[in-house]
Amino acid sequence: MPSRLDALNRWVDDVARLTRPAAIHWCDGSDAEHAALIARMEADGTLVRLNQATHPGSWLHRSHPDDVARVEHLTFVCTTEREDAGPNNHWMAPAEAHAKMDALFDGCMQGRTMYVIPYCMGPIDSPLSRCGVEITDSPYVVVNMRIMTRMGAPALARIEREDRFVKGLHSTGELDPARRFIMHFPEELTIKSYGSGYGGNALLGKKCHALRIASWQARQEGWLAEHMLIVGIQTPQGKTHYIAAAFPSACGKTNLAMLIPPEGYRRAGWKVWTVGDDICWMRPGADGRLYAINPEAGFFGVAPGTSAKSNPNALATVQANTIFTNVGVTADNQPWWEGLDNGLTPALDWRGEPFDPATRPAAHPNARFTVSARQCPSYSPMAEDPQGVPISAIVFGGRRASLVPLVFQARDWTHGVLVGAAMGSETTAAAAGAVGVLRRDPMAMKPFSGYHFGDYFAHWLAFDRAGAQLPAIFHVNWFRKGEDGKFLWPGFGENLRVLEWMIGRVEGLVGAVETPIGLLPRPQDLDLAGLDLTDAARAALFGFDRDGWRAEFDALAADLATYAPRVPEALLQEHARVRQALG
Ligand code: O2Y
Ligand code: MN
Repeated sequence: MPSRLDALNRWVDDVARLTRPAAIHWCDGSDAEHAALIARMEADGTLVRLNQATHPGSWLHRSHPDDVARVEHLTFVCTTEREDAGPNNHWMAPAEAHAKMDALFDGCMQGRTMYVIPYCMGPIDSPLSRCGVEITDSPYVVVNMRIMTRMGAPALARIEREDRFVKGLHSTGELDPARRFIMHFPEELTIKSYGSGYGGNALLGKKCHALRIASWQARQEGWLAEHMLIVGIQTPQGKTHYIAAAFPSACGKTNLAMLIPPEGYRRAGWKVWTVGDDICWMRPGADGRLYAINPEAGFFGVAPGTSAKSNPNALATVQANTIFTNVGVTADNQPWWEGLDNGLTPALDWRGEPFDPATRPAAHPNARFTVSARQCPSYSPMAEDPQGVPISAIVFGGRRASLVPLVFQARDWTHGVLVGAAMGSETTAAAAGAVGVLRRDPMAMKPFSGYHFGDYFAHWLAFDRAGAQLPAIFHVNWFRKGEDGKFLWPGFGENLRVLEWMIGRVEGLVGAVETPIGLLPRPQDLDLAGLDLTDAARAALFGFDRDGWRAEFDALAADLATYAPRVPEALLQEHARVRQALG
């Protein structure tokens, strides 16, 4: 009798014929399976046992030194028509890409076990969730996917019910950077990744499925797959507003998602609830509002800089059952990274060599922790709600040392889409390449949109239709610097002051002044009590530099033109409106 898993079984057989593994293991996600994988990886050195007294259930993985970050120049979107991938993606024709990848995969799993991982992105019973199956020869990927997704038997049962899943094929290969590719085939809901065992290159549920492939699916099905954290802000009146915020990689999404209110706010009754720290899937509900889920079940967060001061919730989350990748270790095998500030010193660096600050930092700047979201003290019970959470505000932001004020609000949805399209940020260590260079990163999706940005902007604009109750849109910049090169805004928990203003705007309770770039708070519209801001800092954080913005909008026109002729007319008109208002 035909089974709804026939397509999956056939694909697994085809992959096994190509890759020729010594064994095939279907992952059920059980504790016994997990224990066996960990034991095997400890035995062959893939995982190093950390201090079980201080960090129970935690392990260290050291990746190949050439394999420490996403590789955007080797990441392709392979659509039939080149134009559909857009200038924002590297493109290869599907037939050529399949041939190239299949040649790499030919016999690559000989002598190794091939793992079949059924997984669900999002709560297992949510209509917003989507399933996938990753085939990999890496047990490290299996144990990470078990943390980051709902993996194993329940996901397989859903796949059997739905008869639809994203196919992801991965092999660590020989870890030769010259033979490393991450190919996406959105029209076939397929991913092929070869030659990297690291993070987003290998955990295919994350960036490959939940952003690149999902953004394509979302456009077809009328929803949004975004590079956004989701945080719930509970006011002293007991109402919780959910905010989705897009920041480019390593701009503090995890910190904002786990924010701890300043003392005064805590006493007044403010609470912060973490729903997600990296990816947000949103779709209109029956009441016209956007409802969001976090498709992930865990955090793959940046370790360096995480401390009791910057993110106490993250630090508490990683005290147990955590896989650390590329951190240093102390003499008694505790994980250690720059900025941890716990009074300990590293003995070995991330490459396992004696720590010498003159040679390299203890932790790689892109060192990571993988940990279940359920361990986070601020984890929201609503994160498991199949219907998702209603979004009150969308926030865009970037790392901008100059020009861009602390916060402003878009006039309406179309203006908000332009604000998102105009996002720019100074680059960080999360991706391979130069650090500190300003690059335009619309909606923080430059590395992750699975299709042409012109079509993506049009898709965003299409949500503004009859009956829609869309979120307010804001832009923030926590990274404005003074003339001395120091940050002007204290950031971290103090960012709640800015979120409070946004909630006040959503509820119609606080003021703002109109400027050509949007609605800006006056310093008196925010609670700045107890902050030591100089007059110059206030002027920069709440000011509007007309000449600077003129230049910014002229540069933006040139950047939008790179997506012609697919940039929607409404977006160009919005740009022209703001540019004209700037004089
Ligand atoms: O995925 C990686 O390999 C590292 S980059 C990353 C990891 C977690 C969340 N976001 C990112 C990112 O680059 O946006
Ligand atoms: Mn990210």
